[in-house]
Amino acid sequence: MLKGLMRRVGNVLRGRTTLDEETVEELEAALVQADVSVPVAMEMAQQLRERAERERVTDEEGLLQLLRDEAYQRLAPHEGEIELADSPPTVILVLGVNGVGKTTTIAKLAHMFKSQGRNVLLAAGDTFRAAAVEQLQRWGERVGCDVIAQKMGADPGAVMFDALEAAKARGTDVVIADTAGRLHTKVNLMEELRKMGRIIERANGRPADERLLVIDANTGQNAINQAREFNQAVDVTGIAITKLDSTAKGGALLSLTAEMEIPLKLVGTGEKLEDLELFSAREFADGIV
Ligand SMILES: Nc1nc2c(ncn2[C@@H]2O[C@H](COP(=O)(O)OP(=O)(O)OP(=O)(O)O)[C@@H](O)[C@H]2O)c(=O)[nH]1
Ligand SMILES: [Mg+2]
Repeated sequence: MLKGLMRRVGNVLRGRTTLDEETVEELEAALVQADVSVPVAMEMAQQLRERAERERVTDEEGLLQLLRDEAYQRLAPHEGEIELADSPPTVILVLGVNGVGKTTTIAKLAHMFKSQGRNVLLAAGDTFRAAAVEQLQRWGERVGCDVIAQKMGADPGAVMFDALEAAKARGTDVVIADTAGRLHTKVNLMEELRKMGRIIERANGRPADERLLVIDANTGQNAINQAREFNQAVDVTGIAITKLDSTAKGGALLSLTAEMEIPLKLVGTGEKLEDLELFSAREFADGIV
């Protein structure tokens, strides 16, 4: 999956049999180019060097295997999954800056739950962007689940309230809420998300069970800033990484996990309903080489 990282690091290690100072520096640079932050890249390169010496690994394939393992060790503690609440409806609030793939991920998740035999309701909480409501409604039709929506410009809190009322009346298993990726200002957006959170808490007797942050794998270092900001607003419980089918470098995940405790839960690998996987540290790390 980390195609860019694979290529870059592969190029550095190709034909090497020892990790001399120069190779370590090149390896650091390759990791940084694949969106790993400088401190984490330095740490990884250093650890790789120490392990190679200790374990007397001298061939290219062995070095690559060590790197895979290094990435795995870093990601494995962060592996998580979406869990359903004991008392339905499970409420999943989906967040992220504009264009990262929130609405598509919602449709994929709804499709996944439907195929497990659960009934799903979508809430059109992005009332800001033109046509956002219609986009979610089209997905709802394709997936085969109802969408609770109001007009563009409506209060997303009111949409959430409606959706939870409907969910309780119908015995819905899972409510998945779309949110805006952009408002007039970022402060507005964060305030609106907090407000949606409060309304969910009041209407469902507990905070949204999942506050899922969607991050585009192409985002690079900025992914960490996004995670920090959304986490401050709503206490993110999980991350979905989208567009890993593209040329995305994905290295930012390695720095993100170095800094934050948020579990990695889902991986988006395309534009179709089926293109959603549970996050696997092993697969992700193996994809490096
Ligand atoms: N290749 C690829 N494209 C994706 C993936 N997920 C989403 N997309 C595409 O990314 C674009 C934006 O997706 P949306 O789901 O509309 O993103 P959003 O975050 O809801 O965007 P806003 O509503 O504008 O904030 C669309 O063209 C999607 O088809 C993925 O995993 N892989
Ligand atoms: Mg959207």
